[in-house]
Amino acid sequence: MATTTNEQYVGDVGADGRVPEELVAAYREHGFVRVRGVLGPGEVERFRASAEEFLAAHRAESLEKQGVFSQLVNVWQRDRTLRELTLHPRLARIAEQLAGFPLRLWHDQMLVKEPHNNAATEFHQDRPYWPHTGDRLPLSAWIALVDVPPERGCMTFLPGTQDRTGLRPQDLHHEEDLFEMDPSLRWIPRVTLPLRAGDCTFHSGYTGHMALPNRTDQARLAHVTIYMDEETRYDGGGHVVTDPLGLAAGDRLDGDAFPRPWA
Ligand code: AKG
Repeated sequence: MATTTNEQYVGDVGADGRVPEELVAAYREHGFVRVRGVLGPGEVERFRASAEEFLAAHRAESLEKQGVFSQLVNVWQRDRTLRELTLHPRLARIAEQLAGFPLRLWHDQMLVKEPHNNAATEFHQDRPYWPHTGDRLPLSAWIALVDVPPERGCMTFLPGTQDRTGLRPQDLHHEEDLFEMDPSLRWIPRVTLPLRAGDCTFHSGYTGHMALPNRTDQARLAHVTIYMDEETRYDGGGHVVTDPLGLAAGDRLDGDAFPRPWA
């Protein structure tokens, strides 16, 4: 009897910094993968300490106020150590290998589920929130800075949903929103991927996903680096990252705010 395990979605980085071609194929087919050990233990320790310090100083600035997570955006512009994490060349090269084309930074975010937040991040897609046009499939690297088993709030994905490109933004506070929009998604088998500290999931901007509540005594510290097609243009819509930049619709999203230093 044929069996399926989560192993088809999981792989390691080689000494050359590349992931196996089967994992690239899995990403292209399913819209997400887990890569083990992207950060070494020393890196995890250093980035975790900086993330904790940054969070303690800036928690009150969280964009999300309903207890799902503390959400701090573009920390790379404000903290030297976290900048190294956001612009980490090992992460970016894996992201470009998975995407299959050149990427630049869209933005980063620190997403912390506080101990016993007891609130899920409900199913949604990312790309409908973004004021992008003329782009190929973007993707996010979600980096675990602590062990993230399901009970601490790891993510669950809807395989193959990266082709659902026509939906409006979904409310990540509303459990039913995505499924009311497209009832067929409810019946797709869901894949939950626990991460060890230093592991990373990559998911495309259209892959439906959620994150479980944190029911543990320890904060779930995740750092998310979000990449977009190097050729992405601004569509004129509102977004916290682009609002201060004085862009006109059709402008290319490039320059200092959207770097690609790994190129
Ligand atoms: C994302 O990285 O796109 C997420 O939705 C993460 C949700 C979470 O970490 O709670």
